[in-house]
Amino acid sequence: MNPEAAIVIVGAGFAGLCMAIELKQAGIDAFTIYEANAEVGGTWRDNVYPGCACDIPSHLYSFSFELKSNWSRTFSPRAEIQEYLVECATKYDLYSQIVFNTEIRAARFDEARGLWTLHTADGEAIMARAVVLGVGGLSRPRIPEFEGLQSFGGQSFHSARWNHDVDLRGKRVAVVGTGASAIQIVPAIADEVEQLSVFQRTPPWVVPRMDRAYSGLEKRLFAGIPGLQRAYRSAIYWFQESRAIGFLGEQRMMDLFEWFARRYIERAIDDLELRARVTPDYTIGCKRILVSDDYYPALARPNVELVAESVVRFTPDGLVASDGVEHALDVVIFATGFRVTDFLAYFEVIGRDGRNLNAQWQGGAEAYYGVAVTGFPNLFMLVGPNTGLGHNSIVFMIESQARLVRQAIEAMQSAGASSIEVRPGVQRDFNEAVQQRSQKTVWQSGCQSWYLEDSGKNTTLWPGYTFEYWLRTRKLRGHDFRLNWERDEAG
Ligand code: N01
Repeated sequence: MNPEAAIVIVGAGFAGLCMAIELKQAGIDAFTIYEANAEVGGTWRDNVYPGCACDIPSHLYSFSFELKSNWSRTFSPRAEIQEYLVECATKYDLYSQIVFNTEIRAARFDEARGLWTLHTADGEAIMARAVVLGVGGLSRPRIPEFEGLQSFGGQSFHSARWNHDVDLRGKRVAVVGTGASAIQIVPAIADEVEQLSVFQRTPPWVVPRMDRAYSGLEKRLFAGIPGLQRAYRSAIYWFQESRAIGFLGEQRMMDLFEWFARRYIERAIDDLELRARVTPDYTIGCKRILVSDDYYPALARPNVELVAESVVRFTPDGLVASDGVEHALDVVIFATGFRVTDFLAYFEVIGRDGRNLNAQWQGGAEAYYGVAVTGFPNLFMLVGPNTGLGHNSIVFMIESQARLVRQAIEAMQSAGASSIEVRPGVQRDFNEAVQQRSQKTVWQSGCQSWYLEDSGKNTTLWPGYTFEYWLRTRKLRGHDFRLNWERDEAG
């Protein structure tokens, strides 16, 4: 038991680290981060697949308070982002406050004492006044339950659990899925494998990434000219943000995006049949728009085949696609995404009156600006429901959320209260507005995506501009919350 831990942060990825720095900068030092793995970094530590890089420009995909002038490329490779996070944790002296290799599995609120008890996978109990979950939406790989998968005699693994012991050279390899991960993996492994079959259920819209290395001069200018880097970052932010005009309902802008993406297909692919196979039949932006300079060229290679069929079942020698053709394979890579919409399904959270967060979220997750849920005092989330983005940097949202959570904790502390909790009516009104606004967005224009519940409800994305989110969360609205004065008899 760790009686010192007044605040427990779960997870040491971008979100958990940001929360810790926010608290520290405000003079709140009584926190401990629990991290299931042996290093910080979250998704950037886990996704070690070949070609992994960020699809948001690095000068924006970083903390606003910790700019880095020497990013190597416009879209940084994974290792550089991971290094950046390690540097941040070191600079802000967080390592001494992180307990590694400790997975938190459950959290239970003790009303009488106004305290949370967290349970680790090893059966340890940890007391906390407040809990901040920074567990990320993209941390739990999803491999569909394909018939016969157990019988497959080759090797298989998920993109986020890359098996470096498997040598792909000279092998017949399948990549299942054509999402953001797959389109980075395919070009990265195409020249080393003998045969690569890419199984596409739904084609993604892809636009050029226009990635390039920064020159030495640019890096020196960023480092040397005051304000230049910040101005550059702002320009990237507003460029990204301007796209939201289309995503939020301006059809003419989406038509322009689509025209641009169709032109790119024509320029990148000569084979008319392949062009037809990669061209989506749904509105651009409904699923995440992917950025790549090398995916289409990789598909045109002689040893790469784009199979525009679903996977029906596996056999000992390979898999059978929906057209009945059997593909003989040595290795299968599942780039089939993550369990996103079931949020904390793997994590038991019991709040006031014994209410179970997962049960409460059966009809779709809901929170207040993604950070707090009524009935769960002093429990906060980062990148919670309806705070994901389809168009801009999630780090921007994380910073806004960490600021809001810090203010909620401060409000509780300065009032001498034992907990703070969002009012039920406020949460309900907020979610009604979110769902109403979602109706007009491109994400609800009729495709199937991980952004939506099976019912079609948007529980993942913020259906607005990110500057609106920033403005509305910049200052805690005290009347949206209720303070409680349960007493901690144990001290
Ligand atoms: O996963 P996805 P991802 N049979 O869910 C297919 C972030 N990210 O790992 O479209 C056959 O997007 C599925 O097909 P369909 C980013 O936020 C960021 O690629 O459902 N196929 C789809 O093609 C991203 O959005 C970066 O028909 C099946 C694919 O698998 C998120 O991570 C890089 C199937 C899954 O695509 C997830 O991306 C990488 C089945 N049964 C990822 N089930 C950056 O650069 C699913 N599929 C920052």
